[in-house]
Amino acid sequence: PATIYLKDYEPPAYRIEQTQLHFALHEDYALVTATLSIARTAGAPETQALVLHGQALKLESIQLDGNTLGEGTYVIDEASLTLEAVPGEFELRTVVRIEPQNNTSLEGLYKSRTMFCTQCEAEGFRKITYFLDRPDVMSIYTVTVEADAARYPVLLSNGNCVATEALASGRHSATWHDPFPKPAYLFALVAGDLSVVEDSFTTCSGREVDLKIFVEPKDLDKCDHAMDSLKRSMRWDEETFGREYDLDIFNIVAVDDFNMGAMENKSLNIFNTSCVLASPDTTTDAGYQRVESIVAHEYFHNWSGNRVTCRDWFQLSLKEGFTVFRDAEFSSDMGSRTVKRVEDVTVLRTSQFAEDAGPMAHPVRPDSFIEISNFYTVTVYEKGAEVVRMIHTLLGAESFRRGSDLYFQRHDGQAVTCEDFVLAMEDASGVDLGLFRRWYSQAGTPEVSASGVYDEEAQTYTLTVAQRTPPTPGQTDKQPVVIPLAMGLLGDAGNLPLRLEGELPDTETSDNTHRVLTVDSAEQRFVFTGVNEAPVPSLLRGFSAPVRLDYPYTRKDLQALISHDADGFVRWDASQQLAVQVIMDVQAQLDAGSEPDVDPLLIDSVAAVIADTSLDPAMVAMMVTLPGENYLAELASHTGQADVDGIHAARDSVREALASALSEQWQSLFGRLHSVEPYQASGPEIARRSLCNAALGYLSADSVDGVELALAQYHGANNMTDRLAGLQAVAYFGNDVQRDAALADCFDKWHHEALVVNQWLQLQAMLPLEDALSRVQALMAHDAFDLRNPNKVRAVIGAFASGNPVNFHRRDGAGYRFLREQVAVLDGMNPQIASRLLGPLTKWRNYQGRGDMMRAELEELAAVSGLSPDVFEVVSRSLA
Ligand code: B3K
Ligand code: ZN
Repeated sequence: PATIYLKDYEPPAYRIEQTQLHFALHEDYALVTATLSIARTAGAPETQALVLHGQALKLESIQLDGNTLGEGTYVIDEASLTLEAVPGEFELRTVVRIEPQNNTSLEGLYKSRTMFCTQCEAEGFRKITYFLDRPDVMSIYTVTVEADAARYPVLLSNGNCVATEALASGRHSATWHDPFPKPAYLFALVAGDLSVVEDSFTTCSGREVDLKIFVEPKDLDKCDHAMDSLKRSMRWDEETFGREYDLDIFNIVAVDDFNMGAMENKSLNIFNTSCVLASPDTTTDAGYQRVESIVAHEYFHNWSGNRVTCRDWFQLSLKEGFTVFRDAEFSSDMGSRTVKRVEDVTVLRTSQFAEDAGPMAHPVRPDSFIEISNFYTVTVYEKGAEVVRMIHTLLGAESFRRGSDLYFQRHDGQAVTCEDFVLAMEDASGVDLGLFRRWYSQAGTPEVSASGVYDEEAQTYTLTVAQRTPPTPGQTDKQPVVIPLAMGLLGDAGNLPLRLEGELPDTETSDNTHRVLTVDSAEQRFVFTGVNEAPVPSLLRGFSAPVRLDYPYTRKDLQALISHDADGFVRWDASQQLAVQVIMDVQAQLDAGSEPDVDPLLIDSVAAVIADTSLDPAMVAMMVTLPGENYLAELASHTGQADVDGIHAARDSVREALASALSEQWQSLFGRLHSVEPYQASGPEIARRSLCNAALGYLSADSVDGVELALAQYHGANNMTDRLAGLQAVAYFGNDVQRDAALADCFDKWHHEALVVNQWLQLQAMLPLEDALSRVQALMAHDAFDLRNPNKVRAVIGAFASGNPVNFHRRDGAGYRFLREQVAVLDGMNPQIASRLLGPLTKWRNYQGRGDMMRAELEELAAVSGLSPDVFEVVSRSLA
């Protein structure tokens, strides 16, 4: 397969001004008639051939301005249809035959259970009809969908429904018109027997918008949360970004078989059921929050993505980074900003830092790819959002808003680049973002090392900050980047006033204990004056830049930050750093064959956090939760190689120490927080449950009584959060009989709810038991499993490979072999899912004593003939 380069971008030679589509949907085929008004773009030579994209299409007929084209007047290969000579303006009509019922890639037009649906981003439209399937070709669509009226009473596409018709033989049709020009990737169609929940929203200018969520009839009771989230998103985007919705109708459809979370098709968002349905009985708190943020994310795309779209797929972060930033701000405003930040940073540091340090490392704006589907990554999304967040920090909220207003106004209806976004921000604010642009082109996580010297006599504190970015594949030379370093200085009684050398006292702002330093060269010094005690620096507050920060904190320093820094993020981060240090100590002790000896400082510090009633319970829950094994492995592989078993044993042993040393505290926390009041998905209630269940986890790790408590909670719970937490504790810490009985009971009661079954599967795939792999194989043979359903595949195979480190990394290599075999099978059905599952194997350089076995499986895959471009690209980059 060929590599495509950003530097080769050329504007399209032809435009498609109008697109008329007719779909005749049948059980064993579909006919798609496309009538396209095409015009050569000014400046393109008359001799320029017209090359339309098309894949897996059977051309039935083709006409140019009404004249049928005979064979020999066009050329078809497996990826395109070429017309050598065409007029400057003409109408092209094609009829193609496709087989949605056999489309297991879930890209293009396919069937999910009994409904037809589409997924076109990034390049799926070419599996529906011949077209210029690139985001800089924007067209106005009129779409007629025709199908059996009894099986498919609901027929949807983008925009407004302009006509419906009853047809012969029990068929009917609906015609939809979308007045906004859009790229093909935003096209959508749905046909099915769906029920609907309806509501409405009045926009800031007083327009009434009909909101509809279409689901299978059995799921009608699970739509309220998504609907509320949608209305909150619409209001928030008006208030925070000045963005009003632009059509009179907004539809969401829930689909069972879906490759990712959801898709922002113009006015017809299509969602994975797992990201839209929510009910207390089937959905955990985390699930509720995911629904809220994904509904918001897709809605926000209506401006950041649809009204202003991407020129080419290298610019993907233009819409994704910006929209993730927008949805994160929304979630922060709806709940706790610090909690949301901690959750996002955990993902970033665990997954994105690992991606940036591995063979798949790429810049936020990649410069080449084989298969664009492989670039919907944590780097493009989450690091992309961090880049937008840094612009927000550097400009300040007001200038940032002026910048986004200018961006939307300047580029409405256009397909643009990341550079256009940065320029709008610069033009509106007057802030020079010259060097800042490196964040878009340079891959790798910058390493920032800081050190401080206090001069008692001079009353100064000198902070020295150095940065370097390690080389990444294909990018050996790295330049310094612009790092907004939010910070403060912590003294005995609280944060100290800050004055930099040379500043006059009157330049101090109202909050003079906090500021953002701009670090933009390899090494810099900042001298603070008037510092009358030796401070502990509070650095990278709010995680103000996506960097690895290294400061030689003592454990006392960390304890001081944990107990009284003004920044919630720093307090949490210090609690994690302390835990990391202690876990590493224990790992070394276990390695040396000695008894683990957990530093009492950690125990004291956790006890103090539990006792601190000024803290949000959700913060306490996060501060008393030990860093995850994948994060610990990422840290270890940064400086050497990770010992998965050692990490697991050490973390368990520290958890046991905390469980037993603080058993009374966990007991009283649980007693105080446990409740059987009716479920509410409110912030305070979610926070309460998170801490209560953290306590339950420690209690069940500590004693059989704790396991009994978990069992009782599992059986008595009136909501999925508490039920699953109980089940999980029993499954981890109970005996075999308790575990198997509880798991069987859960399936028995909930087998009719696919989304509950998925959580049941996932929990088991992640259990760190010795027979985990055979359990996983048994789950795959279970009736509840289906290899064609991505949610099931992720719940079992994905969860095992990325959430069960000790078993995936079994010494005998059986975990690796299993994953390779599954990927090979899945690649023939659904290349996007196959390629995504491969992620854990690509990290083969990180694991002590395992690298050769992991690499051997990648080599085995590389030798398979007929690999998809998706899997081929990941395998070949990982082995390079
Ligand atoms: N834009 C889609 C992702 C499409 C992925 C295609 N492989 C969802 C989102 O980011 O909103
Ligand atoms: Zn998105």
